[in-house]
Amino acid sequence: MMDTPCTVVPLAGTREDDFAQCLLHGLSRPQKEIPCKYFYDEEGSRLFDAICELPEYYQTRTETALLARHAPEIARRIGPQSEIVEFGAGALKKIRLLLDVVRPRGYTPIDISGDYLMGVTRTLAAEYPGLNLRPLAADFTAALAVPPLPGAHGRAGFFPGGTIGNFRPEAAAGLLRRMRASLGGANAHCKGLLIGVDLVKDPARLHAAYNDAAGVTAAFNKNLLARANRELGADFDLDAFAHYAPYNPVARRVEMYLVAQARQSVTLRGRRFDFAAGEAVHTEDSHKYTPDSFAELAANAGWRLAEQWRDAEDLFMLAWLES
Ligand code: AVJ
Repeated sequence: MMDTPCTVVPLAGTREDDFAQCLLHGLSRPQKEIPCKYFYDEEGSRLFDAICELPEYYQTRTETALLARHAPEIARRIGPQSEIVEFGAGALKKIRLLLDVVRPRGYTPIDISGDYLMGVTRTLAAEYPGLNLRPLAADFTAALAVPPLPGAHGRAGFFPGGTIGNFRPEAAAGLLRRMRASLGGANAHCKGLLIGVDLVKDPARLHAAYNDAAGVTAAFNKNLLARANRELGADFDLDAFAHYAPYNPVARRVEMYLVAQARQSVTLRGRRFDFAAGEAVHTEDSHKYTPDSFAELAANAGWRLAEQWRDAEDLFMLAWLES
Protein backbone atom coordinates (compact mmCIF):
# COMPACT_ATOMS: atom_id res chain seq x y z
CA MET A 1 0.00 0.00 0.00
CA MET A 2 1.22 3.46 -0.90
CA ASP A 3 1.34 6.24 1.61
CA THR A 4 -1.62 8.54 1.35
CA PRO A 5 -0.27 11.60 -0.43
CA CYS A 6 -0.87 14.38 2.02
CA THR A 7 1.53 16.87 0.55
CA VAL A 8 0.99 18.71 -2.67
CA VAL A 9 4.30 19.79 -4.10
CA PRO A 10 4.37 23.37 -5.34
CA LEU A 11 6.41 23.37 -8.54
CA ALA A 12 9.17 25.94 -8.69
CA GLY A 13 8.59 28.82 -11.04
CA THR A 14 4.86 29.08 -10.44
CA ARG A 15 4.03 32.68 -9.70
CA GLU A 16 1.18 33.79 -7.48
CA ASP A 17 -1.90 34.55 -9.50
CA ASP A 18 -3.03 38.00 -8.64
CA PHE A 19 -6.70 38.62 -9.41
CA ALA A 20 -6.51 42.23 -8.19
CA GLN A 21 -3.51 43.14 -10.35
CA CYS A 22 -4.95 41.43 -13.40
CA LEU A 23 -8.33 43.06 -12.97
CA LEU A 24 -6.92 46.57 -12.51
CA HIS A 25 -4.79 46.03 -15.59
CA GLY A 26 -7.55 44.45 -17.68
CA LEU A 27 -10.10 47.15 -16.90
CA SER A 28 -7.58 49.88 -17.77
CA ARG A 29 -7.17 48.69 -21.34
CA PRO A 30 -8.93 50.41 -24.25
CA GLN A 31 -10.81 47.11 -24.77
CA LYS A 32 -11.63 46.06 -21.22
CA GLU A 33 -11.01 42.41 -20.43
CA ILE A 34 -10.86 39.91 -17.57
CA PRO A 35 -8.89 36.68 -18.23
CA CYS A 36 -11.11 33.60 -18.19
CA LYS A 37 -8.94 31.72 -15.72
CA TYR A 38 -10.51 33.85 -12.97
CA PHE A 39 -13.88 32.20 -13.49
CA TYR A 40 -12.87 29.28 -11.32
CA ASP A 41 -13.06 30.29 -7.68
CA GLU A 42 -15.23 28.06 -5.48
CA GLU A 43 -18.50 29.58 -6.66
CA GLY A 44 -17.33 29.64 -10.28
CA SER A 45 -16.28 25.99 -10.16
CA ARG A 46 -19.69 25.11 -8.76
CA LEU A 47 -21.36 27.05 -11.58
CA PHE A 48 -19.13 25.36 -14.16
CA ASP A 49 -20.13 21.94 -12.79
CA ALA A 50 -23.75 23.03 -13.26
CA ILE A 51 -22.98 24.08 -16.86
CA CYS A 52 -21.64 20.57 -17.53
CA GLU A 53 -25.06 19.15 -16.58
CA LEU A 54 -27.06 21.48 -18.85
CA PRO A 55 -29.00 19.92 -21.73
CA GLU A 56 -27.52 22.51 -24.14
CA TYR A 57 -23.91 21.91 -23.05
CA TYR A 58 -23.05 18.73 -24.97
CA GLN A 59 -19.27 18.89 -24.41
CA THR A 60 -18.80 17.19 -21.05
CA ARG A 61 -21.17 14.33 -21.65
CA THR A 62 -19.84 13.74 -25.16
CA GLU A 63 -16.22 13.68 -24.01
CA THR A 64 -17.05 11.44 -21.05
CA ALA A 65 -18.76 8.95 -23.38
CA LEU A 66 -15.76 9.00 -25.75
CA LEU A 67 -13.34 8.34 -22.88
CA ALA A 68 -15.41 5.43 -21.60
CA ARG A 69 -15.98 3.97 -25.05
CA HIS A 70 -12.42 4.19 -26.31
CA ALA A 71 -10.54 3.53 -23.08
CA PRO A 72 -9.16 0.20 -24.40
CA GLU A 73 -7.66 1.84 -27.53
CA ILE A 74 -6.36 4.72 -25.42
CA ALA A 75 -4.81 2.16 -23.06
CA ARG A 76 -3.03 0.54 -25.98
CA ARG A 77 -1.58 3.91 -26.99
CA ILE A 78 -0.42 4.80 -23.48
CA GLY A 79 0.83 1.34 -22.57
CA PRO A 80 0.88 -0.36 -19.15
CA GLN A 81 2.87 0.80 -16.11
CA SER A 82 3.14 4.32 -17.49
CA GLU A 83 2.73 7.69 -15.85
CA ILE A 84 -0.19 9.95 -16.75
CA VAL A 85 0.32 13.68 -16.25
CA GLU A 86 -2.90 15.71 -16.25
CA PHE A 87 -2.81 19.44 -16.95
CA GLY A 88 -5.45 21.33 -14.93
CA ALA A 89 -6.81 18.24 -13.20
CA GLY A 90 -9.67 19.87 -11.25
CA ALA A 91 -12.03 17.40 -9.56
CA LEU A 92 -10.17 14.30 -10.90
CA LYS A 93 -13.41 13.03 -12.45
CA LYS A 94 -12.29 12.17 -15.97
CA ILE A 95 -9.13 10.30 -15.02
CA ARG A 96 -11.30 7.73 -13.24
CA LEU A 97 -12.63 6.66 -16.64
CA LEU A 98 -9.11 5.70 -17.67
CA LEU A 99 -7.46 4.32 -14.53
CA ASP A 100 -9.12 0.90 -14.45
CA VAL A 101 -8.48 0.25 -18.12
CA VAL A 102 -5.09 1.92 -18.65
CA ARG A 103 -3.64 0.73 -15.32
CA PRO A 104 -0.83 3.27 -15.12
CA ARG A 105 1.87 3.02 -12.51
CA GLY A 106 1.57 6.66 -11.57
CA TYR A 107 -0.70 9.64 -11.93
CA THR A 108 0.53 13.22 -11.66
CA PRO A 109 -2.36 15.70 -11.48
CA ILE A 110 -1.33 19.33 -11.91
CA ASP A 111 -3.64 22.06 -10.71
CA ILE A 112 -3.26 25.70 -9.72
CA SER A 113 -5.39 25.23 -6.60
CA GLY A 114 -3.15 23.28 -4.22
CA ASP A 115 -5.59 22.97 -1.32
CA TYR A 116 -8.39 21.69 -3.51
CA LEU A 117 -6.00 19.28 -5.24
CA MET A 118 -4.88 17.85 -1.92
CA GLY A 119 -8.47 17.03 -0.91
CA VAL A 120 -9.47 15.33 -4.16
CA THR A 121 -6.15 13.45 -4.37
CA ARG A 122 -6.71 11.97 -0.93
CA THR A 123 -10.08 10.63 -2.02
CA LEU A 124 -8.57 9.13 -5.18
CA ALA A 125 -5.73 7.55 -3.18
CA ALA A 126 -8.23 5.72 -1.01
CA GLU A 127 -9.94 4.32 -4.12
CA TYR A 128 -6.72 3.32 -5.92
CA PRO A 129 -4.33 2.11 -3.22
CA GLY A 130 -1.71 0.79 -5.67
CA LEU A 131 -1.45 3.97 -7.73
CA ASN A 132 1.58 6.19 -7.26
CA LEU A 133 0.03 9.66 -6.87
CA ARG A 134 2.06 12.80 -7.22
CA PRO A 135 -0.10 15.95 -7.06
CA LEU A 136 1.65 19.12 -8.19
CA ALA A 137 0.41 22.63 -7.49
CA ALA A 138 1.27 24.68 -10.55
CA ASP A 139 -0.09 26.83 -13.33
CA PHE A 140 -0.20 24.41 -16.25
CA THR A 141 0.24 27.25 -18.75
CA ALA A 142 3.80 27.81 -17.49
CA ALA A 143 6.91 25.96 -18.69
CA LEU A 144 6.98 23.18 -16.11
CA ALA A 145 9.89 20.90 -15.39
CA VAL A 146 8.09 17.74 -14.27
CA PRO A 147 10.67 15.12 -13.28
CA PRO A 148 9.72 11.67 -14.60
CA LEU A 149 8.28 9.23 -12.11
CA PRO A 150 10.97 6.64 -11.28
CA GLY A 151 10.08 3.17 -12.51
CA ALA A 152 7.31 4.23 -14.87
CA HIS A 153 7.33 2.92 -18.45
CA GLY A 154 7.08 6.21 -20.29
CA ARG A 155 4.45 8.83 -19.75
CA ALA A 156 1.48 10.43 -21.41
CA GLY A 157 -0.18 13.79 -21.01
CA PHE A 158 -3.92 14.24 -20.45
CA PHE A 159 -5.64 17.56 -21.20
CA PRO A 160 -9.40 16.99 -21.44
CA GLY A 161 -12.34 19.38 -21.38
CA GLY A 162 -11.68 21.37 -24.52
CA THR A 163 -9.76 23.93 -22.45
CA ILE A 164 -7.26 24.34 -25.32
CA GLY A 165 -10.09 26.36 -26.95
CA ASN A 166 -9.59 29.17 -24.44
CA PHE A 167 -6.27 30.07 -26.05
CA ARG A 168 -5.73 32.02 -29.25
CA PRO A 169 -4.10 29.77 -31.89
CA GLU A 170 -0.64 31.29 -31.28
CA ALA A 171 -0.91 30.81 -27.53
CA ALA A 172 -2.45 27.37 -27.97
CA ALA A 173 0.55 26.27 -30.05
CA GLY A 174 2.89 27.66 -27.40
CA LEU A 175 1.04 25.76 -24.69
CA LEU A 176 1.14 22.48 -26.65
CA ARG A 177 4.85 23.01 -27.26
CA ARG A 178 5.49 23.54 -23.53
CA MET A 179 3.48 20.42 -22.69
CA ARG A 180 5.65 18.48 -25.10
CA ALA A 181 8.74 19.78 -23.33
CA SER A 182 7.28 19.00 -19.88
CA LEU A 183 6.39 15.44 -20.87
CA GLY A 184 9.66 14.75 -22.67
CA GLY A 185 13.02 15.77 -21.34
CA ALA A 186 16.09 13.81 -20.34
CA ASN A 187 14.92 10.45 -18.95
CA ALA A 188 11.24 10.65 -19.77
CA HIS A 189 9.89 8.73 -22.71
CA CYS A 190 6.87 10.69 -23.93
CA LYS A 191 4.19 8.36 -25.31
CA GLY A 192 1.83 11.12 -26.36
CA LEU A 193 -0.83 13.61 -25.32
CA LEU A 194 -4.56 12.83 -25.06
CA ILE A 195 -6.48 16.06 -25.56
CA GLY A 196 -10.17 17.01 -25.79
CA VAL A 197 -11.17 19.39 -28.58
CA ASP A 198 -14.56 20.98 -29.27
CA LEU A 199 -15.41 20.88 -32.96
CA VAL A 200 -16.77 23.44 -35.42
CA LYS A 201 -20.51 22.82 -35.85
CA ASP A 202 -23.89 24.43 -36.51
CA PRO A 203 -23.66 27.98 -35.06
CA ALA A 204 -27.13 27.58 -33.53
CA ARG A 205 -25.95 24.61 -31.52
CA LEU A 206 -22.88 26.50 -30.32
CA HIS A 207 -24.95 29.56 -29.51
CA ALA A 208 -27.33 27.50 -27.39
CA ALA A 209 -24.47 25.88 -25.47
CA TYR A 210 -23.23 29.29 -24.28
CA ASN A 211 -26.66 30.90 -23.88
CA ASP A 212 -28.56 28.28 -21.91
CA ALA A 213 -32.22 28.74 -21.07
CA ALA A 214 -31.65 28.40 -17.32
CA GLY A 215 -29.13 31.26 -17.31
CA VAL A 216 -26.33 29.28 -15.67
CA THR A 217 -23.70 30.47 -18.17
CA ALA A 218 -24.82 34.06 -17.58
CA ALA A 219 -24.35 33.56 -13.82
CA PHE A 220 -20.95 31.94 -14.48
CA ASN A 221 -19.89 34.95 -16.55
CA LYS A 222 -21.18 37.46 -13.99
CA ASN A 223 -19.39 35.58 -11.22
CA LEU A 224 -16.25 37.45 -12.33
CA LEU A 225 -17.89 40.65 -11.12
CA ALA A 226 -19.37 38.99 -8.04
CA ARG A 227 -15.92 37.65 -7.21
CA ALA A 228 -14.40 41.12 -7.53
CA ASN A 229 -17.06 42.39 -5.12
CA ARG A 230 -16.44 39.52 -2.67
CA GLU A 231 -12.67 39.41 -2.73
CA LEU A 232 -11.64 42.94 -3.57
CA GLY A 233 -14.52 45.03 -2.24
CA ALA A 234 -15.50 46.28 -5.69
CA ASP A 235 -18.99 47.69 -6.20
CA PHE A 236 -20.13 46.13 -9.47
CA ASP A 237 -23.91 46.17 -9.88
CA LEU A 238 -24.51 42.68 -11.32
CA ASP A 239 -27.90 43.66 -12.72
CA ALA A 240 -26.31 46.48 -14.69
CA PHE A 241 -24.31 44.05 -16.87
CA ALA A 242 -25.63 41.59 -19.44
CA HIS A 243 -24.17 38.25 -20.51
CA TYR A 244 -23.46 38.30 -24.26
CA ALA A 245 -21.92 35.26 -25.96
CA PRO A 246 -22.13 35.21 -29.77
CA TYR A 247 -20.47 32.61 -31.98
CA ASN A 248 -18.13 34.20 -34.52
CA PRO A 249 -18.17 31.76 -37.47
CA VAL A 250 -15.26 33.46 -39.23
CA ALA A 251 -12.86 33.24 -36.29
CA ARG A 252 -14.59 29.97 -35.30
CA ARG A 253 -14.92 30.85 -31.67
CA VAL A 254 -17.54 31.73 -29.09
CA GLU A 255 -16.73 35.14 -27.63
CA MET A 256 -18.01 35.98 -24.19
CA TYR A 257 -18.63 39.48 -22.92
CA LEU A 258 -20.22 41.37 -20.05
CA VAL A 259 -21.97 44.41 -21.49
CA ALA A 260 -22.76 47.51 -19.43
CA GLN A 261 -26.49 48.16 -19.74
CA ALA A 262 -26.13 51.85 -18.94
CA ARG A 263 -23.39 54.39 -18.36
CA GLN A 264 -21.87 53.74 -14.95
CA SER A 265 -18.76 53.88 -12.77
CA VAL A 266 -17.29 51.17 -10.62
CA THR A 267 -14.76 51.60 -7.82
CA LEU A 268 -12.08 48.99 -7.31
CA ARG A 269 -9.18 49.32 -4.87
CA GLY A 270 -9.66 53.08 -4.74
CA ARG A 271 -9.68 53.45 -8.52
CA ARG A 272 -12.63 54.47 -10.62
CA PHE A 273 -13.53 52.72 -13.86
CA ASP A 274 -16.07 54.27 -16.21
CA PHE A 275 -18.30 52.26 -18.52
CA ALA A 276 -20.19 53.74 -21.43
CA ALA A 277 -23.67 52.40 -22.14
CA GLY A 278 -23.15 49.27 -24.25
CA GLU A 279 -19.46 48.98 -23.43
CA ALA A 280 -18.24 45.38 -23.34
CA VAL A 281 -15.76 43.60 -21.09
CA HIS A 282 -14.25 40.64 -22.94
CA THR A 283 -14.19 37.61 -20.62
CA GLU A 284 -13.58 34.49 -22.73
CA ASP A 285 -12.88 33.02 -26.16
CA SER A 286 -13.74 29.40 -26.84
CA HIS A 287 -12.14 28.35 -30.13
CA LYS A 288 -13.60 25.50 -32.16
CA TYR A 289 -11.59 23.28 -34.51
CA THR A 290 -12.09 20.88 -37.37
CA PRO A 291 -9.99 17.71 -37.23
CA ASP A 292 -7.80 19.28 -39.95
CA SER A 293 -7.39 22.68 -38.32
CA PHE A 294 -6.50 20.97 -35.05
CA ALA A 295 -3.95 18.72 -36.78
CA GLU A 296 -2.40 21.90 -38.20
CA LEU A 297 -2.27 23.54 -34.76
CA ALA A 298 -0.67 20.41 -33.30
CA ALA A 299 1.89 20.33 -36.12
CA ASN A 300 2.83 23.94 -35.36
CA ALA A 301 3.68 22.73 -31.86
CA GLY A 302 5.75 19.74 -32.98
CA TRP A 303 2.99 17.14 -32.48
CA ARG A 304 1.42 14.76 -34.97
CA LEU A 305 -2.26 13.84 -34.80
CA ALA A 306 -1.78 10.07 -34.62
CA GLU A 307 -5.36 9.05 -33.80
CA GLN A 308 -8.73 10.65 -33.13
CA TRP A 309 -12.05 9.55 -31.70
CA ARG A 310 -15.29 11.43 -32.43
CA ASP A 311 -18.93 10.94 -31.51
CA ALA A 312 -21.53 10.08 -34.18
CA GLU A 313 -22.60 13.73 -34.47
CA ASP A 314 -19.04 15.09 -34.73
CA LEU A 315 -19.59 17.36 -31.77
CA PHE A 316 -16.32 16.68 -29.96
CA MET A 317 -12.99 15.02 -30.60
CA LEU A 318 -10.50 13.19 -28.43
CA ALA A 319 -7.14 13.54 -30.13
CA TRP A 320 -4.05 11.43 -29.52
CA LEU A 321 -0.91 13.40 -30.33
CA GLU A 322 2.58 11.96 -30.69
CA SER A 323 5.83 13.80 -31.22
C1 AVJ B 1 -13.97 24.78 -19.73
C2 AVJ B 1 -13.05 26.23 -21.34
C3 AVJ B 1 -14.01 24.17 -22.03
O1 AVJ B 1 -15.10 27.00 -23.32
O2 AVJ B 1 -16.79 25.67 -23.18
C4 AVJ B 1 -18.35 26.97 -20.53
C5 AVJ B 1 -15.78 27.08 -20.36
N1 AVJ B 1 -17.45 28.90 -20.78
N2 AVJ B 1 -19.33 27.87 -20.76
C6 AVJ B 1 -15.82 26.22 -22.68
C7 AVJ B 1 -17.16 27.63 -20.55
C8 AVJ B 1 -18.78 29.04 -20.90
C9 AVJ B 1 -15.50 25.90 -21.22
N3 AVJ B 1 -14.13 25.30 -21.08
